[in-house]
Amino acid sequence: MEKDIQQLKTWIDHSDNVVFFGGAGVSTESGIPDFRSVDGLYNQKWKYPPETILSHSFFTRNPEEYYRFHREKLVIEGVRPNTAHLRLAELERQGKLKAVITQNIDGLHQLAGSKNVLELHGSILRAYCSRCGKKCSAELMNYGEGVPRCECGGVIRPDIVLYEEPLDNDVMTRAINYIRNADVLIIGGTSLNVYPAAGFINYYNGDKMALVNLSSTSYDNYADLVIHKKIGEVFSQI
Ligand code: CNA
Repeated sequence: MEKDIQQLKTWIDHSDNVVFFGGAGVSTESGIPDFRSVDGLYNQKWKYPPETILSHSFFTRNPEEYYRFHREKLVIEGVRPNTAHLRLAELERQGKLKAVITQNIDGLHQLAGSKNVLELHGSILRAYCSRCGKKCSAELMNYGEGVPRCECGGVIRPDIVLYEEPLDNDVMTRAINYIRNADVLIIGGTSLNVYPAAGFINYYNGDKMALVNLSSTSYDNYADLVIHKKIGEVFSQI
């Protein structure tokens, strides 16, 4: 085993207070494209950039186009958790991992068996009416055609945080508390470009911050351990 992975393994072996903070790169090995890799959504041809389509104002103005993108790019049938998701769930069962804090909206951590998952940006597996607020079928939203509507006539929307929208206060506070009190903080599969989420890692007080990401990030100099490898491959060795 390589030295850097061995170091991370030792930290985890000796801790019962590991917290994981992750992003889209955790799910690329499951077949879901991220935003910023070369084959990520930002580099695919689309009429508008993903940040625009995934914004509150765009959703309100142009729900047809939003849903075309949503069903083609965000909903990927048959995806399964990969080694990183599965290993994190196992660490939680062993009492070592306290929380998974994710920017992902794909529900794969829960599918892998993780219980304490803090979804900073919500989930496409939940939907509600943007007019009356009632919970609605995510099935219809994800696999139906056209703009899904509630019985009240309102447009059904995913329970995700769109650009221009605030994060849920309770989820945010809990995430910050887990990070603040963590012994080992593993940050994985995130470019750390999306705020306020990325800024939460600044609350970490310890000296065992591991950054596992394919490409370099602006936090590489700040972390105690940096591993530029695929996260599934790294987790298969710990
Ligand atoms: P991002 O900005 O696309 O960054 C992803 C990072 O992961 C990049 O730096 C990659 O180098 C890295 N990466 C890709 N594959 C791997 C791998 N196998 N192992 C290790 N690193 C890898 O995505 P962020 O999460 O930082 O940005 C936050 C956005 C992306 C959130 O709002 C998400 O909702 C949104 N998003 C989520 C999903 C999902 O739910 N699966 C997919 C695409 C985008």
